[in-house]
Amino acid sequence: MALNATTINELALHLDSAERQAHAVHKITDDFPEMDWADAYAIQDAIRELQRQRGVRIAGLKMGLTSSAKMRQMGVVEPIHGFITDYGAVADGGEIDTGTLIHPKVEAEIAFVTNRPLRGPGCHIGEVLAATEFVLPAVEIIDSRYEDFRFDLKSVIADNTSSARYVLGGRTLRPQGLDLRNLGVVMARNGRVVATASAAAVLGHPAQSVAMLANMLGARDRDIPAGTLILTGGVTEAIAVEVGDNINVRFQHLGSVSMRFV
Ligand code: 0L1
Ligand code: MG
Repeated sequence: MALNATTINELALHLDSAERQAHAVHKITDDFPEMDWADAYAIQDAIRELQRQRGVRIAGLKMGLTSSAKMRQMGVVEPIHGFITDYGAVADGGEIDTGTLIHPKVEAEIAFVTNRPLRGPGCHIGEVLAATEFVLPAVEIIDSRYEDFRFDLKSVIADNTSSARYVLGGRTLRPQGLDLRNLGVVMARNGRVVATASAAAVLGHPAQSVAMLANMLGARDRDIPAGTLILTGGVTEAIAVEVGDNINVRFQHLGSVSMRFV
């Protein structure tokens, strides 16, 4: 690691406060170019700890940058991971207060809930599917704390992968018998289609994203506990939203998820 514990805690406070005040900041590697990957995840962990200390419940995990288009765009070969919180949950059909966010974008995702622990290295798609209690449709609202979404990968890992809000649909299905890879998704903003995709956009199969998460955590001597909710990454590109926008996403076999930005 290149940063000391004091700097890591100061950067965690800085990003946590940017989130709470819905105030954009410049990317932290501008001031700390020597920051390495371990520092980036250590800052994310320190934010998690800060939040836990003030009573926030960690509601699950998320993978980001899982589509090859987004990875190419960022010049990376591996996705990134973060966590989601209790205060990030918005009911399906609910309202999202844009006043609490900086510049939100929405992305359609497949969520998994596990029923036994998963641990890498060597976790594979078969193990993930066998350990999946159900899948459900989701929309993640990302909101980078960095000005104009201008960041590099280390800065965005530290910023908990732009995690902000998420909406889960109510229809759950067991993965057995479901062709998750070819599941179609249509996103509409104010009634007009703005993105379409197949779930294969996520690493060829969204269960692959969960396997990769288990392997990435395994490298840090952690696992995915049983009963974990996991957002597997955007199948569609992220779409910017504004006050007054209605978002509706239809997932083949899994129903719809909707929300309004107020
Ligand atoms: O969930 C995501 O894929 C977001 C990853 C962070 C990059 C971004 O803010 O677009
Ligand atoms: Mg996402």
